[in-house]
Amino acid sequence: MDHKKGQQPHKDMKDSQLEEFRVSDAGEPMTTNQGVRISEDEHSLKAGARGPTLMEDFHFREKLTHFDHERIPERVVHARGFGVHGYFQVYKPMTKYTKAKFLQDPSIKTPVFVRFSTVAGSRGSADTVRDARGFATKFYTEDGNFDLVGNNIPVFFIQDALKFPDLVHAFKPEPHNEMPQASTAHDTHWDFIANNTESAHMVMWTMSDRAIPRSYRMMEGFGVHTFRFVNDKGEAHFVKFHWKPLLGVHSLVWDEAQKIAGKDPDFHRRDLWEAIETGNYPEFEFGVQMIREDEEFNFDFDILDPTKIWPEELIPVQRIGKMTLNRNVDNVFAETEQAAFHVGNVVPGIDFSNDPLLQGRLFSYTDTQLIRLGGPNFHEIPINRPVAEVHNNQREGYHRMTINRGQTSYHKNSLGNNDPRPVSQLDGGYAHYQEKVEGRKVRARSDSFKDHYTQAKLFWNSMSDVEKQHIIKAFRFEVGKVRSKSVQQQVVDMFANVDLTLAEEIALGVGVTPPKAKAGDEASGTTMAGGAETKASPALSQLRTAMSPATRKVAVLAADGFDADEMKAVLAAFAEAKVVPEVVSENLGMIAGSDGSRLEVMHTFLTSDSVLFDAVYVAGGEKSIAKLQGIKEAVNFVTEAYNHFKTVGASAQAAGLLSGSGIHLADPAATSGYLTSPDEDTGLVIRKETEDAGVFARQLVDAIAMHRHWGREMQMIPPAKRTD
Ligand code: HDE
Repeated sequence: MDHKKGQQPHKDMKDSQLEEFRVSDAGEPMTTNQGVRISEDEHSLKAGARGPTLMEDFHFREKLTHFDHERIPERVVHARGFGVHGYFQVYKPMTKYTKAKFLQDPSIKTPVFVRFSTVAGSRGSADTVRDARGFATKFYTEDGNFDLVGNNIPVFFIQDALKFPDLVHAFKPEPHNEMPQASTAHDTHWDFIANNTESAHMVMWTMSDRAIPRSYRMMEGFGVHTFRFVNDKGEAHFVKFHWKPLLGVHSLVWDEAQKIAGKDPDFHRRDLWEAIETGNYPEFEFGVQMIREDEEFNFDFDILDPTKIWPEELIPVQRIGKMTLNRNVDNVFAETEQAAFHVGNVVPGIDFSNDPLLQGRLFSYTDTQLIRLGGPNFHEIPINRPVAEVHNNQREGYHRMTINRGQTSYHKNSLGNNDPRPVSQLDGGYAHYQEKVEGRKVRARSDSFKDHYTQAKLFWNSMSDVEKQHIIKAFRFEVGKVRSKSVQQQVVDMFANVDLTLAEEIALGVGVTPPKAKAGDEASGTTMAGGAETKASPALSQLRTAMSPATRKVAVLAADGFDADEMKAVLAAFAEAKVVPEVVSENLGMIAGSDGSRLEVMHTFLTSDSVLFDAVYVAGGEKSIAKLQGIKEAVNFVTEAYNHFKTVGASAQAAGLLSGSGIHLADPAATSGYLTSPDEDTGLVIRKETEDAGVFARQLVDAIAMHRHWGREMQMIPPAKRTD
């Protein structure tokens, strides 16, 4: 099972290790857990058909007992998550910086298991809530397991792990009524924020579109803390870890996110599952930012402070490898639920820094597994086993699987040849980086951690206008749900230190007094002197991200009589661009095109919804369009896609249907709905009567690649309020 000495791990190694534990019941007789075959599984053993159940019914007792114990405690945070397998390959040897073996040889595929998660909600909560996302990766390396337990936001709310329970108590449902579920839009969360101003920077991220990702496949990952790379000479670099999705960073819009939470609470896990099942493997590049040990104090922020980023423009991210996620789990409980990540699982070549948040996490992750997984042997659960061999003197405890042979289980010994024995660094023994540390025992925080606003401001300054609008609206939503006027006022006053306009906008939205303080005032904490990070970091805006039509889901609205030639051209262009079309119509079954060709309907207007798609294509064909125009849900489907700034493709024949959806094609006389024309709106792709279907199809694909058409958001003011 474990890989043999000298054998290098490869991507299938974890898979073959898991194979030993996989069970298929196909064609097998049913048995008890003792292997006794069962002849009857519907009726408990009774004294007479109407009599009491008998204690001796061992099958009944076993089945019920097992059922009664089928839950383990959910994770106290990150309870809702979804895990997948894959592999990692480094692009070039990183020998100069680290001796970690999985970062040396580009031909080696290191198996990985990744669990994505939300933070605040319970295990059954919805996927699309506003929240940070966990991005935890277990690398099964030749040197043992390395866990990178990160988030999709590069900073954290607090600077010292001692405050973590307070933070979590504040954002979880309030204790007296257990509301709200999976949401920070309530009093205790914002009370915590306003009274713990180190959270300002992370709150800017959670109020931004980053906290409502379109897909787990389209978000960045960050190790957050500063770690160390150590090479074979013992030289160290400070390092921050990044994951960069090849599909770019894309988000939902807030109205859509809330509706999806009801229409499909499993939206993100379904998206990931389907992408992998259809061979659209998510890919993430592994990035590192590095700082030499002697550069530690060269910056206007403390590199140990987890509420600070290292601006990419100051310290570039080098992309050093790629992770491909290519296999779904066989069983969610056995793999995802029992996966035990630990930020302290490092391998030779990777070490810690003194970030006080990281230091605290080193305690918490093992401790939490003891209660969740019921004892100290959770490393033996198949998903947690390293592919490297395990030898030590640890024995016994709940659920011990290994049958260790031999008389001795202590070190040092003479009876057992002193095995297993520690080995030197040359033989791969882990040696901690010899950092010089001295100081008094104090409960204190370094003064260099006291700037709470400069980088929050940097984030705000780096946003495009549309991203700023989203942040303002998110604040108004969240703080608007707070009942305490005092807390609302405190939040407004706090964020005046980030940006006065932002704070004024929040104040207006939630009905409290506009702030007096100016951004930059030292109302709380000191503001550090100028420098690049007080300006803007273009890398922080999502508008600069990679655009691709690949794997975008498009609803094809069609009915009998659709234009078969156009449909053929569009589906061919979609296939070429890896766009995923799904036909939506009134009823399931087959629909017939203008030439008699048949198309399978995948969803009806009842079983599906506009918010579950990235774009809508209304197929040409007068008969098909006329049919759809008479279905209220079909018209609403298009309206909603349009209102969520998605691409809408249709032939000019569909003008009537579009107009019912509030989209008036170049009709300056329109008196209601939103005035727009294909020329003004990059996301409205209209096929004119004479236009070649292939040209139309390619334009449609290009528009889908843009993801959203924000120009429309700026235009979306009802005509009555338009000043132009
Ligand atoms: Fe965690 N965190 N955390 N955390 N965290 C857990 O471990 C904790 C922090 C993160 O998919 C718990 O197994 C403390 C930062 C992820 O299984 C627990 C502190 C970051 C996951 C815990 C932090 C994270 C967890 C709960 C403050 C981003 C899910 C269940 C010092 C870098 C892993 C568990 C998975 C899970 C403690 C802060 C990421 C209780 C004490 C910062 C992705 O151990």
